[in-house]
Amino acid sequence: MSAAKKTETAKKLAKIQQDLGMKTQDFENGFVHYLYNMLGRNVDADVEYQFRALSYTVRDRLMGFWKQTWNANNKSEHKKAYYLSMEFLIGRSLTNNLLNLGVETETEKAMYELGLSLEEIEEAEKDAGLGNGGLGRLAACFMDSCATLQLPVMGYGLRYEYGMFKQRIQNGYQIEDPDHWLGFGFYPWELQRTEYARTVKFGGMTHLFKDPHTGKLTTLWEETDDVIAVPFDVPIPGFKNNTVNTLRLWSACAEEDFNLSEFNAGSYFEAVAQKSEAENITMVLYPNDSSENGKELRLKQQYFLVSASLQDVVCQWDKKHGGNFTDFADNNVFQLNDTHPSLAVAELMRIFLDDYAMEWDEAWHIVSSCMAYTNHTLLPEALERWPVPLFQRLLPRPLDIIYEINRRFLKQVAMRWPGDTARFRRMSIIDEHNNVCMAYLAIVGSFSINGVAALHSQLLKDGLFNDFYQLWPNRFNNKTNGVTQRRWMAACNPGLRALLKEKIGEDWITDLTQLSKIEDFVHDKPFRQAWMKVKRENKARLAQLVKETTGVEFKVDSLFDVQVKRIHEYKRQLLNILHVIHLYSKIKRGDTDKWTNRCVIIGGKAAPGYAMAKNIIKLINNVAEIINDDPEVGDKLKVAFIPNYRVSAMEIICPGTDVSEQISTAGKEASGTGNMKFMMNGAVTIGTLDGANVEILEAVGEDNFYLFGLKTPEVEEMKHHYNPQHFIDSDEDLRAVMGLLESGHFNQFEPNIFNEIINSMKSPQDPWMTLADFRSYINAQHEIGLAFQDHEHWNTMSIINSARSGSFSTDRTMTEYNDDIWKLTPLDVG
Ligand code: 26W
Repeated sequence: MSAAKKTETAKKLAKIQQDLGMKTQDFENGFVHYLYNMLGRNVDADVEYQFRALSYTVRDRLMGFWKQTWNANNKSEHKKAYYLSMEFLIGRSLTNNLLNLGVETETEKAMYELGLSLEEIEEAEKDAGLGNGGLGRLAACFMDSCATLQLPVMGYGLRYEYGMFKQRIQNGYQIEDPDHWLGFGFYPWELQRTEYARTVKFGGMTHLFKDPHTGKLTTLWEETDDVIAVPFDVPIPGFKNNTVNTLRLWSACAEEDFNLSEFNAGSYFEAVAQKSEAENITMVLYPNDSSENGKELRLKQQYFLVSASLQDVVCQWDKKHGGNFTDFADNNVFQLNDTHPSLAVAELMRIFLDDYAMEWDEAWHIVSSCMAYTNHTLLPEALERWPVPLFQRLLPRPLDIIYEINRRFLKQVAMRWPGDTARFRRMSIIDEHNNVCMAYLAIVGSFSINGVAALHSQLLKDGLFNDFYQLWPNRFNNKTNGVTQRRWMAACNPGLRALLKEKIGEDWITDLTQLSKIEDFVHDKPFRQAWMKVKRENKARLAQLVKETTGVEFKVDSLFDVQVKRIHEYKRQLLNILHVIHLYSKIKRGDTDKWTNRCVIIGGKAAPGYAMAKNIIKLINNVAEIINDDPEVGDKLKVAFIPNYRVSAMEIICPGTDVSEQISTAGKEASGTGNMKFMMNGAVTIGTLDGANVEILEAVGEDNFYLFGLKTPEVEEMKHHYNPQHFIDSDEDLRAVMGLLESGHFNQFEPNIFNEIINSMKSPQDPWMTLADFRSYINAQHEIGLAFQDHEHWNTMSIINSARSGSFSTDRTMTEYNDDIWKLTPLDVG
């Protein structure tokens, strides 16, 4: 096709696209078209089919913008960023896409005209649970904000066949069920792009090869087991701005003619088995969010993501620039979401050295100018280290390169600190146990290293990465996390959205600092009443979810006290349960003066291999059962463990919450992002000085935040002489609580099942120091109970929390990443 003809055709196509229309009737037509013609169903079809038909109708309307954005991106010469992440916890997309396209009213009407309910259809969508928790959801919020800010950012991840497991509770215990979220292989939002498939190598061996023409030595990586990476693209629309960015998820596929030689040799079975081994790579998301388990398949996943993504970017560059990489680093930047993709440093070196015969120094200059690393945790057990022998077997060529990176790096260390062998040993990428330390590889290869909240970034410099901070102070920076207000307010809290619209318009949807305007209405009676009404309706909605999933009945007048997040000792769900037991024991003693009725919700998944966390779930459920069944307790206290906590559950939970529990041991939670979702929706936080709580407290002031517990330096100091028994002996309430636990009150027919939990709390080695914070936690909770009785005062705190949440938008976070690290120019696609 000639260039002129091409443009003409493109114009014609764009016209047809526009003609799709965004009116109610257009959505009706589109919906019926897909339901009848594509799916062969009637309007009374199962809601899953209705969802399919509607999502195709909506996707059609994203396509034109998607193509436009894609073309604008590829045409003009401008810098792009790539967010490399093993997790994107997307959740549902229909509601979000309708919001960002600005067509909610039209679609709702269209469905209504057909006698259907949009809400019901939206609820039929399965969550895309391709992540564990905070880190994965953050990546999804980032994608939304980048599209809204029109930043040319592409996400790269894995298309796991099975996402985060589904959690069921049986006899109080967590049971894991597989999450086959693709159902019968169908996810309406993705677009398979076989034409961009890449080959990823594993195993084999390396040897040197001398080019007969140039005499140059190159390394060949041969006799490899190759796996094909097939990309599936997911559209990421910005908010009403004609921009649709791309999230590219790789799926592993065996080579087309898999191992024909083995097949011919009669090893049919082995050949097929190898095929399934290749495809195993993207079969399942590892459900660990705090400790690495060193599984070979996980390392394969990491390399698969990194290799496919980098090849993708480099190939596209090569096509345009014919092997000239001079400007590559000025035009491309890779953000590494934790150490999981830190092999990118070695892989980009490999591509430059082996595929483009670049010299080491030139390649290293480019690589180390376009990688940036974000750390998301200080827990030492989460720091990834891979055994060298495993690396050698799976990735011999990248390992060669890591050795060479390390050799040159250590030379630098030796020059800076001559004779300091201890430091030399500490900083080596290969540690004394012959493991590759992925965090150090990321640090050495990156021009920017950031933490995710002010305190966390400071602790990285002072502690974990101090040696590296001394060497390269300018590489370290902070980027406090955020959440997208599109999903976490506009979409999930329609009542609040309507109220805000009336008072301050809708600018907050793209500029969250506008929320501060509602503080002008903090004394406005009708506004205050409306605010309270919205909260009440959201509490009713939450109570209904609790009733449906647990059978427990909540009264909406009670205080809704919520802790939802992964179950981990450092997050201290145990402290929460101690408080619950304390309240129960008070009720039983008749000590109920000035009582505030309270409904406690706890939810979250435990890593399947984390026995203590699983036992904590059992304890919560046993305590809940005893309390909920006790007529003497009645409405004074209710406890519910919400099963299968996930993105779509949080969309109902955060708008209906009064108190947000952010009670980790100080210095352990990198940031937290749930804390921000609650705050925006008008919950008051009870929290330690940890992660982003510090900044939330700063924003709302001490009068609107319930602060308790040891501070980070106090935790560190107390470590040396921690004596939990002392806290028990000197606190009558704690003694009563521990007494109930130890007497087996909550496990009368299951003797000793909570011994380990009890012992861990009573151990002087308890790193989480639960008992040390008991008293100040109980006191803060008591204050909350009293404050809640003053409805007007509570309402004021609720309004202020939301009003001052303006800086916790990922729009702010992304703007900072862009200003300080990426330096991209927003792309106006028209
Ligand atoms: C190797 C196993 C593994 C997997 C995931 C170790 C560690 C992780 C993540 C780093 C855990 C995680 O999700 N961290 C959370 O990241 C959020 C986003 O920055 C923070 O808000 C949370 O505080 C942090 O726990």
